[in-house]
Amino acid sequence: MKWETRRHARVKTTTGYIWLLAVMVPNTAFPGPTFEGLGDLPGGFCESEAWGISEDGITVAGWSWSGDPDLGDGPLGFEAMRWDRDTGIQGLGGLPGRPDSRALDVAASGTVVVGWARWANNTSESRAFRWTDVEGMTDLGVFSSDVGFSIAAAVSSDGNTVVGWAREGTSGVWQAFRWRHSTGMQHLTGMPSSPASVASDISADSNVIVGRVGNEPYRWTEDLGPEFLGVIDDVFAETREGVFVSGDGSTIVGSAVEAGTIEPRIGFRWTRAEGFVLLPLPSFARGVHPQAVSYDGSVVVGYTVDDNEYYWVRPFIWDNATGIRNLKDVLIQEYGLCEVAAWSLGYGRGVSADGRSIVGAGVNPDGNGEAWLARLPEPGAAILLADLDGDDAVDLDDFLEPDACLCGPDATPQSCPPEAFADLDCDGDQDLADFARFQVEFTGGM
Ligand SMILES: [Ca+2]
Ligand SMILES: [Ca+2]
Ligand SMILES: [Ca+2]
Repeated sequence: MKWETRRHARVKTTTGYIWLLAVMVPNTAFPGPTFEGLGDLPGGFCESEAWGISEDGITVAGWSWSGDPDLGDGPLGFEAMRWDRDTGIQGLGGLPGRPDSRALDVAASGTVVVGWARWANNTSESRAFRWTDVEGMTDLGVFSSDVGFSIAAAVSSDGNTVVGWAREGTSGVWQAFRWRHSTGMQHLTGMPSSPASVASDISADSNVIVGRVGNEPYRWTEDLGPEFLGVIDDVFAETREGVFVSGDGSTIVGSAVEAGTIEPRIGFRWTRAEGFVLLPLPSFARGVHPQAVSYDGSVVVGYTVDDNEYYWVRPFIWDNATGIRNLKDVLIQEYGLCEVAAWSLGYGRGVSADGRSIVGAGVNPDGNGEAWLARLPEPGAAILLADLDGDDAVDLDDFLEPDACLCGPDATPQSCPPEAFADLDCDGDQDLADFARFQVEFTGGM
């Protein structure tokens, strides 16, 4: 028998069913599927957001409210956070004089986090920070002077190279930067001084940096300098947002719009072999915003903006076989994670190297904004929602008390024991739709 974690597993005995709280083992760190909210820092509003996840899927970075906002003089009370399973959500503090902070990315070891910090009433003086578990939070400065604005957007796998953008002095043009221990903050060699540029992501080995110059994506390497990737599409020609790179440096993703517009917004994916390929707009969306890509470029995550309701956003997951799918539908319909049904998942923001751990920020069942983490099973893993007794077969042992529990659409079963309630599509009832899933998965026998 192949063991794995099953949240709903139980075994049948002569006297009833015993729930198995944790049936474990094997070789994968995160068997999945699982979904969890990541909590909130004490103090201030009850709200958190996740923006980045380490390549190994262990550590999450983002921010949470930890202080009451001072709407007169500031600060506003938000604080960069780091999360892992062992420590839970942990505040990272702020910079001296800039207590409001937000984290955007985390290195592979989980011990280096980057983002920005500011003082509420001096927003032009936001500063890129690099936090380590040894040194705490350090101000990365602004090129050569101590006046200006900077944001750290991404960090290499080893934590030693940081990229972002900065504006020197009190005016001027945004410029992409690379920061390293040995050099401090530097311009990317070969980049034009105008128009404005940003560096929004970096490959795992730090050799490939991506971003945009004006509205054009670029790919920068130490040897070649910037490679400007040109017009994205005849119609959707420009990008206005960050672009993101796979860990291996091969694949770049972002969003494209027609010149001079902001919508509709189409996702794109670039590789050396194929150039730009647009990600088709799903029927329910008018905007696709890719935000992260797995190590080999095979999985893209981000969020869509709905066609009908303004600013109604949903996380998506893309792969070449299935195209863009609503992540909430995947979690419920394919993996049976019924607890997701009461969430509004909102924004997908980050993905692990293997494409299976995804983070974002939405609204939890209590109505509070909360960071979340979804873990998907290995590709091809058999997910049998109707296998209620966890024996890797869907047979008549899983067809429980149909008289009491099969009660028709929208009716909640009242007289059947909870463990016999097989709501396989997570809509609160046990009806013929659930029975249809049972039939599909039926393997026969007893
Ligand atoms: Ca709080
Ligand atoms: Ca079974
Ligand atoms: Ca149902």
